[in-house]
Amino acid sequence: MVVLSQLLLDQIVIKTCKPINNPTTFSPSIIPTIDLCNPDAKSMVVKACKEFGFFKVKNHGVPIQMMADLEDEARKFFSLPQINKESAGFPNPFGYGNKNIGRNGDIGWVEYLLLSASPDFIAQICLAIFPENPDVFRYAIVNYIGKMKKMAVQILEMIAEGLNVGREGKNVLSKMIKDEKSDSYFRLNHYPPRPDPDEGLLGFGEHTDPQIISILRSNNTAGLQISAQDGTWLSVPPDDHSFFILVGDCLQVMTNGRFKSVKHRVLADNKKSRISMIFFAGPPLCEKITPLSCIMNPGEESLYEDFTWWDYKKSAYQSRLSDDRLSRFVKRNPMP
Ligand code: GA4
Repeated sequence: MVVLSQLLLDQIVIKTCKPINNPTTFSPSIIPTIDLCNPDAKSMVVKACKEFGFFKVKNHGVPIQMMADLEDEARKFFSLPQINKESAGFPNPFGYGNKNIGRNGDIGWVEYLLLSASPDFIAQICLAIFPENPDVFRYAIVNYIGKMKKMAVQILEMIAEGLNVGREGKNVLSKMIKDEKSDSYFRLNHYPPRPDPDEGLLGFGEHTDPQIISILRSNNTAGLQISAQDGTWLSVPPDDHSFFILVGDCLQVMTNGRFKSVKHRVLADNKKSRISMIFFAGPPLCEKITPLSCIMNPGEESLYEDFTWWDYKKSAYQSRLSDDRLSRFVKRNPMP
């Protein structure tokens, strides 16, 4: 008979319990929650971006009904027969995907519709999915994206002001989203209840978002977790009336590392289905992703090599979800 020492047993228990089954739950009061109408919102946003790369916004002015309508339309889409969902095309990068995420073997307990945020593109795809009646889905998506774009602009202007860029600098970040060539994405995710809780398959594996910021809204089903700076996974209680803002890799570079893009993941529930909708606010493809000169201290060097959003995307599509996509752009030998 093999007798395991207590030390070995503890190690096994720790290994199997960590991290999927035993995340620390965020007490709702710990989540940085920002009322967008609060006069101190700018400094609160900057503080949250530095400490967590993540925060929740309330008093955002987006009608709750508009959020609920899109959720209903998303549910209708995901309840279509498989063949109709597939008429959106397989993700390349846009289209309908099921379990497979990206091109390099990542899988999750999720199906999704990934779209470019351009209204023309959305019109085409809605027509392919609902040839008889494309407009209900199209309006729900296009109107919602319109609000997300406005919110992204508002938050990026708050960030710029909170970083003390001066009056003229207020739109240094937001102009990349207002630009008609802004490469922004929109994603609807459906996480059906996970059949076997022990299968261990994550809904969506850990990753950082590549863009500037992401705005996420979900139905009232738990699952989102963020990684705190000490590496602990924190469960984020759902709130279908609020939005969650995530700092992306581009904003990490643009702030020369003052903000860190937040690692996050989603666990699928084993009873309730989860629907989330995410707007990824991205710059134009030709945009140089460099630290904002107006926030650099005298003598401060960029931590990153020069690259464009297109350079980043080319390499991102060769990466796995959990890879550190910025590492290949970090300067190896900064000036002494
Ligand atoms: C993560 C954030 C967004 O969902 C996304 C994802 C994209 C995809 O699903 O096609 C990527 C992933 C995301 C980063 C690395 C690559 C590309 C899957 C993947 C393995 C739409 C995005 O922009 O980057």
